[in-house]
Amino acid sequence: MTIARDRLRVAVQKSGRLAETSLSLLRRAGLSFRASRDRLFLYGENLPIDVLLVRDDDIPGLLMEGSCELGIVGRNVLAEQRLTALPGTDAPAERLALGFGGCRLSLAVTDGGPITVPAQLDGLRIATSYPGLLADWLAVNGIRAEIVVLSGSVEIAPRLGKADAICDLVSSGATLAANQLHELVAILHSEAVLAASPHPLGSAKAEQVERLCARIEGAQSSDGARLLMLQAPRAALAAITRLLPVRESPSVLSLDGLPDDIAVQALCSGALDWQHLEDLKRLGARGLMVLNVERMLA
Ligand code: PRT
Ligand code: ZN
Repeated sequence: MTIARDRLRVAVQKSGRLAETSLSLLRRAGLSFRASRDRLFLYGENLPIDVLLVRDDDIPGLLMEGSCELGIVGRNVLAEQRLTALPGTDAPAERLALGFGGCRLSLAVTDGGPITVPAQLDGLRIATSYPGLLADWLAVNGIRAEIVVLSGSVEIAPRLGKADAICDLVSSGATLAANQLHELVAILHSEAVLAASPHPLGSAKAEQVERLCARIEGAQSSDGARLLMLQAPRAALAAITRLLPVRESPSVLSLDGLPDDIAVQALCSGALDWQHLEDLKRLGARGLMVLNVERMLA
């Protein structure tokens, strides 16, 4: 892929667990799009950033060949690709963790069966769609097991007699429970990540990447962020700060003509409910105001 492209291209899952949240994150980062007729391409209307809608498994390859500069994909897919890529090929790198699509790649065994610790898997068969990650974990833990590679329905392998254990993604655990399996150990904690192509970028595209990353981080930090404003006696500051779910040190300002009082602005995450405000008031705070944070840029 050597055709020069001025515009940045981001690969996103077309449909599936990550599809909707990935696009909504890009929209919250200020991008707006127009869909192509076949709905496989979203043309960026306000920035030179386009989106390619693909299967999640294709994203690492698109980054490696340079057809896309960025991609939103599960860490599990990215890490597996890195471990199974041909030696000498540069793998895409994880640039930002995105905080959604959380799951874990876990070893699981049959309920009530003889296996209670991973070491007992030595010499047994483990079914998985993640042979690279599993082989790596087994090697690190000194366990010699046979890996049975399956592309889907891994959870029924023990019942079909194809394997003695499985290594599969788990989120709620309901699928394991429905198949009379339980987790032994999680070998990878995963979530959606922003992955970057290993190919060097020209300065204009590199700048677009930095800009998009800063905006995504800003969109993530403003999620659930509240700005709390209040006035209080200076002596109450330490007690007030202890009560706040603050993200960073609050700004403290002096008040004209009131040397013993201060104004406080604090960026908070999590709930700031009536109880919180009443507790602060009891410490001497007044003029309390909680504002939603629309946008943040570090
Ligand atoms: O069509 P395409 O190839 O793009 O999609 P896909 O079917 O391969 O992927 P998809 O949409 O199922 O998952 C995309 C990504 O979501 C995965 O690569 C993970 O990073 C992430 N993710 C988060 C999960 C889960 N949670 C998850 N629970 N991916 C799969 N599962 C499956 C798991 O394999 C098992 O079958 O859900 C089942 C278990 O779920 P629980 O809730 O019963 O434990
Ligand atoms: Zn897939």
